[in-house]
Amino acid sequence: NNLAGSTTPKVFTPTQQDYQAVYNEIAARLEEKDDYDDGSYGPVLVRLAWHASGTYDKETGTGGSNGATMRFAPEADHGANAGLKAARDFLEPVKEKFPWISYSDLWILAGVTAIQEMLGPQIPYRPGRSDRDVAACTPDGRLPDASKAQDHLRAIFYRMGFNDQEIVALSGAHALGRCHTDRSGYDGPWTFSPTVLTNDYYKLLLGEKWQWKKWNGPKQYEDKSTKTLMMLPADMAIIQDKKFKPWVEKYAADNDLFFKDFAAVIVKLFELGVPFAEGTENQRMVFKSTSA
Ligand code: ZEM
Repeated sequence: NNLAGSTTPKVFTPTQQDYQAVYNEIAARLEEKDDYDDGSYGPVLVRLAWHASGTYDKETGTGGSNGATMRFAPEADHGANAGLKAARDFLEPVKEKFPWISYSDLWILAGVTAIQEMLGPQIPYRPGRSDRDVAACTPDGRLPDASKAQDHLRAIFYRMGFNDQEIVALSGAHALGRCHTDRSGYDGPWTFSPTVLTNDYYKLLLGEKWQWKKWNGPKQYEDKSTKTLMMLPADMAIIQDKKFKPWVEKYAADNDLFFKDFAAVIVKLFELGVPFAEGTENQRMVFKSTSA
């Protein structure tokens, strides 16, 4: 019913194909920019998506990935977010190419892309986040402190609405990436293949002998045999706790189970606090990976 003189504004409604195009662009940049860190921006993109989401507080409904408030100084400068500018800058040209996507949807889509491109499981995705202003920044202290143990992990992750099994499944993300002395102060990777998602984090936690690293930095563990891998006190807590440890054993023994539970808990993490339209929980998109 196209009446002459009607001034209906053109609204661009992106389809799954449009989001797949953004996925493909991020994947291409990951492939191209292989001179960063261990050869990939993948891990730091996963960390950006996690820190955008992990500020959620279920009591007040504040925080979470809706808003992309880490663009603004108070939140960008929180100690936990040190180094994530590299991830935000990596995505800037993607935002310029696809200006219709919000930063908050883009950061989460980048996390999904990075996990899949690093050979992890498919992560179903729902768009619907909108960018908010500086007033929506969350207070400092909502993300976990690596120097602390199980009581702290439970306080932080229960606040987001996760249970013990989910805390252990989420921790498997530390198969990816590394610690940087100029960011967190800690040093080194958790696994020998930090740009491929595997259940090696759990296998190494259980299989290696861990000792305190002797150095001037913050207290962290090193593996006794090669002294090239690390664990944070918060990582070691999940094998020191009798409710967490059985999940570490299950995931160490069964990579398929880890992938299944990891995908489910990542979907939940990435959607915390997002006001999606009703009915969309059955309409998540699954993207084709480059290698598939
Ligand atoms: Zn991390 N994480 N994290 N994490 N994390 C670091 C790096 C990465 C904790 C933590 O203190 C740290 C989750 C949970 C927890 C990733 C993903 C996820 C670093 C090193 C620290 C200190 C930062 C640096 O120096 O660059 C603690 C205490 C956690 C509580 C359980 C969850 C959940 C994650 C995703 C689902 C990733 C991918 C990295 C690697 C980043 C990189 O740049 O290589």
